[in-house]
Amino acid sequence: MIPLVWSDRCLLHVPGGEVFVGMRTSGTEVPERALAIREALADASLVEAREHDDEVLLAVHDASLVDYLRTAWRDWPAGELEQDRVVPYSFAHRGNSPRRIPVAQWARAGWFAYDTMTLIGPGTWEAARAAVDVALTAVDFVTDGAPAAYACTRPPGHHACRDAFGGSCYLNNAAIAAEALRRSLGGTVAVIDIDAHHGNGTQELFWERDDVRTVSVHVDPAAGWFPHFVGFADETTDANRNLPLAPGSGDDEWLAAVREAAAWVEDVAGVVVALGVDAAAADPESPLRVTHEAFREAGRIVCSLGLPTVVVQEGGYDLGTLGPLVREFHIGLGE
Ligand code: SP5
Ligand code: ZN
Repeated sequence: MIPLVWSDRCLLHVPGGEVFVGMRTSGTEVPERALAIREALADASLVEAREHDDEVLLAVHDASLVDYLRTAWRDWPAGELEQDRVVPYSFAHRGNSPRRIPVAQWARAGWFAYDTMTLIGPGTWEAARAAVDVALTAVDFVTDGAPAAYACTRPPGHHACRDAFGGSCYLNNAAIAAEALRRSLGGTVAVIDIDAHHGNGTQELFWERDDVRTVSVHVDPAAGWFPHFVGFADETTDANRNLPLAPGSGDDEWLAAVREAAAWVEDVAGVVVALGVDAAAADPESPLRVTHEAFREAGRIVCSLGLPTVVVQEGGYDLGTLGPLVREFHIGLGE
């Protein structure tokens, strides 16, 4: 089992719900997720995340987003509002005349957030920043010579863009890991994203770059799935591929796409796997029907690349099966 990098601070973000189509529903991206994964990987060596400075974080994200996330809860006028979390109500839309960051705290959220599902509370910043340390510590292991390391990150990251957050993500842990890995190894690195949802943040962050290749296997947004606006098959560049799957797709379709993703990056210097396990059949957040066996096979496929590998945790929401699914991937990766 590869080393598992961990921080207790990742547990401090308690979403306290999600606002979905105007209704506050119970949160899905809960701290118990990380505990379930840790329990399933009890035989892995647990490594405490080391603190890293903001250098790579600020190479990936705009300082305005980082500053906002750091201060949003502190500045939330909790006494004047009944919401016990930061939640946007008005969004800056595309337009051709000037617009600016609003003054009212309850409006500022709509400059940086792109959905109403991704609330900010008392521990959100600390947990999101800790997840970056977890990811960067896993990169350190690999650049120090370990063949692979696993960053047990939460909140997840692959939906976070340069200056916007959403999709239960605040800071893009996998993208930050990729940038750090590229700086250490030199040459081109790749992000293989097998979370059930398109890695829109990662795609956008590296869209105009050829030194980080990005490929995502996910449920097709053209069939109505998050992130809705991005993730279609024709978003193709020399350094980006999307492999969308129809709702209901099972192991055969999913593994064929994972193989295609791996083959497309086989000549890079190192790889980051954005490991969501929400493509599993039991997961409530996606209509893909992938089995435990296929997650093990996905691990084997990545292993067969023979590249320095950093695995970064993304989604996966069925608390009963999520830990064992992550474990299956790691078993395959170690074979
Ligand atoms: C990292 C990751 O897997 N993010 C997933 C974001 C997808 N969220 C879309 C939510 C769509 C509606 N779900 C209903 C849940 C009601 N509580
Ligand atoms: Zn997902």
